[in-house]
Amino acid sequence: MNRYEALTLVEGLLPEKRYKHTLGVVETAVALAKRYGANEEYAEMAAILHDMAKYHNRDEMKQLIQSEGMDPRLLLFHHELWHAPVGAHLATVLAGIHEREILDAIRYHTTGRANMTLVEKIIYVADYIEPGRKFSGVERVRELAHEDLEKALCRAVAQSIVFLIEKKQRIFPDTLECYNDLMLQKE
Ligand code: DGI
Ligand code: FE
Ligand code: FE
Ligand code: FE
Repeated sequence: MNRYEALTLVEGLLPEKRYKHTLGVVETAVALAKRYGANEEYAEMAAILHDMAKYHNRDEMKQLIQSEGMDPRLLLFHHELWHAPVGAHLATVLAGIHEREILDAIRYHTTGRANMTLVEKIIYVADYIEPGRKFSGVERVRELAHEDLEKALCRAVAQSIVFLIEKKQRIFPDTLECYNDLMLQKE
C-alpha cells in the first residue's frame, strides 16, 4: 500500500479530529526522520497508521490480543494501551505492511520499550509533539526534539509517567522499562 492508499484507509477509520492528529504526526515524523537520518518512508508509513486501531471495537481488540499472541498483560491494563499492538496487527491485515521496523514503531508508540529503534523513537516523540498537541510541557519537548532526539524522548516518557501517577493510573511494564533504559543510557 502506498502513502495515499494508507491515508485513505485511515481517514475512513478515524473521526476527523483523530485524522488531523495523524496528519500532524506524519508531518512531524518525516521532519524528524530527515533531521536524524532515519528511513523517511518507514517513519511516514508508521505515522500514518499509528492510531489506526484507536476506534476499533474493544471486544474485538480483546479477542485479537488473545488470538494473535500479543502480551497477555495488556488485558490487565487500561484499554487505551490496546490500540498500539492491535494497530500493528491491522497494519499487516488491512494495509499489507510487513516491515518489522514499521510494525514495531506502531506497536510501541504508546508505551515505548527498552532498546527502541530510531524509527520507534521518532514516532513516539512525533506523537507527543505534533502541532495539535497543547498540554503543558509539550513546548519543552518540542525544543529538545530539534537538538537531541534522545533528550526529547527521555523528557516525554518521564512526563507521561508523572501524568499517569497524578491520575493514579497503573504503569505498563514496557513504559517503565523504556524509562529505566533511557536513564541507563544517560549514566
Ligand atoms: O493515541 P494517542 O492519544 O495519540 O496517544 P498514545 O497512544 O501515546 O497514548 C494513549 C493513552 O495511553 C494516553 O492517554 C496515555 C496512556 N498511556 C500511555 N502509557 C500508559 C498509559 N496508560 C496506562 N494506564 N499505563 C501506561 O503505561
Ligand atoms: Fe496512539
Ligand atoms: Fe504517545
Ligand atoms: Fe497518536
